[in-house]
Amino acid sequence: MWQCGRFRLDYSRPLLMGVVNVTPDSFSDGGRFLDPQRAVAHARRLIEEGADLIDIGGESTRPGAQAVDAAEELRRVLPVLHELRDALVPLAVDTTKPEVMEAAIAEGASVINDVNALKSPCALDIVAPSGAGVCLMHMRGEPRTMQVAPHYDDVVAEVRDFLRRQMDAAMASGIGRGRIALDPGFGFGKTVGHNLELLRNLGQLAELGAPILVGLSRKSTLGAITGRPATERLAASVAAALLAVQHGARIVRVHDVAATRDALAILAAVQGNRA
Ligand code: HH2
Repeated sequence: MWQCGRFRLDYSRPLLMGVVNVTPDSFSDGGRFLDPQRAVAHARRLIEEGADLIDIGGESTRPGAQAVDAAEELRRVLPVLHELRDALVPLAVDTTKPEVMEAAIAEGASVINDVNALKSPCALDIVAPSGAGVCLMHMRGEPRTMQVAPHYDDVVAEVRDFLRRQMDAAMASGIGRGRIALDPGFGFGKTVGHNLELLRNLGQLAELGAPILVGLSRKSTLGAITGRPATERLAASVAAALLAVQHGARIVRVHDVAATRDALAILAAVQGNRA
């Protein structure tokens, strides 16, 4: 079970995290859900389609994105959280800022999804007593510059060691192991080759003893392979989610919940499990 506030998510079957970006500039859905009512309607639709949790983001982390301050991020995210407070699935907030984490948890967020793995000063202290679930993600560098010639000697070992260290730091601060999910951070300071190497070796990350969360949906690696723009990467995204699960991911972060759910139902049937 992944413990996320008042929720317990059973990841013995793969879980779907539906993405709602309340931003003007996210790489695939920027501007579509900046209006809080639209964001809320989209989240409700993803829940109907079978999302097991919703990830709400108020700052784009795409390569080259401009940073926004905490006040602006809160202005985007809090009204959406407020409207969805009675949702039957946990709400995650995708943020690196301790001020945003604190306010989001007070407004009912059950998961903190931090692409910076709770490395900001005070982030651990704020999240630890809350009971919220956390997703600790690996990123090399920072979004503005991370895709400038990323280099690793052994990408799988380096990502694994980083995730182990951050998991240990989280546990030392009082975040129980059952609250932690880990994410290799596809596209965050990685080339296409690095991403593929990580995807093939997710099993090595799963050995760390926490569920692995994977976000490949619509990402540029899929564009590099298929030659398609972000708006035309549905088939590639579904294939990537399926492969991630086959390689050991337990939570897939996706924009297209309905299609991914169907694909996972076929996988479950082939494996002899119920969807
Ligand atoms: N990817 C994005 C944002 N947040 N969080 C986790 N844990 N893992 C990911 O792979 C991940 C993430 C980037 O995708 P998206 O939200 O669609 O775009 P943007 O950052 O431009 O808003």
